[in-house]
Amino acid sequence: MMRDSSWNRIGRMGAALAAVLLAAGCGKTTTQAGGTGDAASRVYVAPGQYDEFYMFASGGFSGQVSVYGLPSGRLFRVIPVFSQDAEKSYGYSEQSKPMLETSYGFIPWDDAHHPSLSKTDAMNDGRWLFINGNNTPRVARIDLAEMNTKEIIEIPNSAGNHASPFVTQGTEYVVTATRFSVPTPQQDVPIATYKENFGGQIGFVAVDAKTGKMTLAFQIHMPGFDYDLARPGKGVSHGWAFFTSYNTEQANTLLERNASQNDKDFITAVNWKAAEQCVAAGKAKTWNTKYAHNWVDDADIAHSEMLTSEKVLEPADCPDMVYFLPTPKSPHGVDVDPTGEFIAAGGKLAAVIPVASFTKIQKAIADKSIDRMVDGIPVLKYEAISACEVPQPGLGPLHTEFDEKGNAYTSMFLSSEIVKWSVKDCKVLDRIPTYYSIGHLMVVGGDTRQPDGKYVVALNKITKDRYLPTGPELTQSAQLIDISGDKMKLLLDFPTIGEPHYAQAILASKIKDAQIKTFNLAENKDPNATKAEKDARVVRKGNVVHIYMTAIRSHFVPDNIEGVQVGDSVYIHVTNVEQDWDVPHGFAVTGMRNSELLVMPGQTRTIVWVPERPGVLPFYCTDFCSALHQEMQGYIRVSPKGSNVAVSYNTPK
Ligand code: RUQ
Ligand code: CUA
Repeated sequence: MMRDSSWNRIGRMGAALAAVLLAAGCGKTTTQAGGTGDAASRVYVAPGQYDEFYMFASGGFSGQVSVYGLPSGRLFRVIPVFSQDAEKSYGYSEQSKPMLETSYGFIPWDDAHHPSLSKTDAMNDGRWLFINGNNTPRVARIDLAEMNTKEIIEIPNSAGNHASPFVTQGTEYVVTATRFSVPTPQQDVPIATYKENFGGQIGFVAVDAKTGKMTLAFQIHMPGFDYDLARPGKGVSHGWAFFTSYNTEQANTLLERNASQNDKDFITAVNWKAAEQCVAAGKAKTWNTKYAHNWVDDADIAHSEMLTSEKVLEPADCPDMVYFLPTPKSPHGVDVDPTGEFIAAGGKLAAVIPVASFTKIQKAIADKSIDRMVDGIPVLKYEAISACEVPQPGLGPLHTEFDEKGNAYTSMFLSSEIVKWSVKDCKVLDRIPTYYSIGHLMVVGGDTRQPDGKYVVALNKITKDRYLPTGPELTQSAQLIDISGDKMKLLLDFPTIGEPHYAQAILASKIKDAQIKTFNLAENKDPNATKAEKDARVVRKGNVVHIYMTAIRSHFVPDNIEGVQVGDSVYIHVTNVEQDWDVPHGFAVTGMRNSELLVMPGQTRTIVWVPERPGVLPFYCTDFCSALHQEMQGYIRVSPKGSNVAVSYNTPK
């Protein structure tokens, strides 16, 4: 692949950048051309200026979500979701540990791929962000006013929850599907019995319209293919959802060859309104299976419960529910245009981008334009459902997003580019190289009824020569591209953390004024809260010691504690009694084999420490909170087991 060097290319673009960003309404922008010509990566929205959009990117193998501003590309926050985060005590504090419980037990890590913003009438409404746990199948819900994870539900009968969690147009459901087919139900069978024993799963998790609370409404037991990505319909196709299905060969070894045999695989089209009716008519079977449901209550404390049954539909019992749409070849992404009429698939090995028409799908069903049946599911005729094919788009099409003007943008992994094409006639309009090997891409609001447009962000898998090298592992790279004109223009490169698969962005004005600034101390319902310094105390119960502690600029109460013994379980309950925005306090004590605590204003967090040697150990605030932050310290005396040193502590006179 011969291209001009990325450095030169960006250098040439530098001069045009400030103007472009200004025209895009970003306020004052600054460019500082560096000697290397790396001007682009220094364009930012000036201090005091807000970005126009929030972008939420998945962390991929970090298991978290990161929050960026657009167009600046600045990283604002990492939201812990599926992985323990010692910096924020997520998964370490007593209040948050239940969030990581599963039917397999406590799991400290997952791989998170697809953020999906909640929607009202097919527009982003700024309430929640959903994201999938891919490895141990789960869906999480993040509250966007607090930017914290509030709920996680495990998805049973799934293995690689990849086609997930895409939100329907009114957030009725988040859809899920298994990437790997597995024995359904799980059992000990020879792998060679794949075709007899292995099945797929497509699931619908219902979302309560008021609270966001998730329940597994039903699953559909599918043939043993790989279900890779999904999009619910909207507008005309509301009530349907589409899932790419590769490995229709049902290979169980060397898939790179064995799952690349069929010229066409499928998009699985599910009429979920029909499925709802089948469930209501009692056609679902009850499967007994264990899956965890974890949530944060209104005292800010996480709980975990184990659920034991679910409803499962067989396609044969619900004949109008599932159809297969042939699609070339080994499809990855499937995406629905703003009207809901057009469905584009990214066939990794396909020479075209196939676009199906929802109207034609309905007609094909009515006319019985059926090519054949697979496992009792009708395969519609390709010619009957095809709207058009984008000819010679490039190599390795993966994902497509849409703007508000009838254009589509498809990422091309192999030829490292974004191709812009017109939805109405499948004509290629423009292309722009990406550096390098783009996976997903995101148009702002690109999966809504009316995209915001303006930018597409390329989420690139490989970085190579874009940044200063950092040993064998390089940061992943995102690129901000202006799509406001006829020609796409590269504006900015910025590094990302983890490996973002997908991202979604929302107008900042939709959520920024709703951000929670402090937790109300008077309303703190944590049973271990200490709301006033005079109530701070240390209580021993057998070999458990509870330290009820307050933190405020710039001291802890108590700050001298004696009577703790080696081998005690010491519960340190720290309440931050501040009521000012942006004043967290931290807590750490020497040798504590746990994380730090980071406590927001008005909040209580608890950490457990088992002291292992006698001595006097200092503790301190880990978050630089005031001029006297370095004075925010104390001591805990640890005596040998069985010592007669009494519990004592100091509170202010
Ligand atoms: S994937 S590069 Cu996890 Cu969404 Cu497509
Ligand atoms: Cu409190 Cu530093």
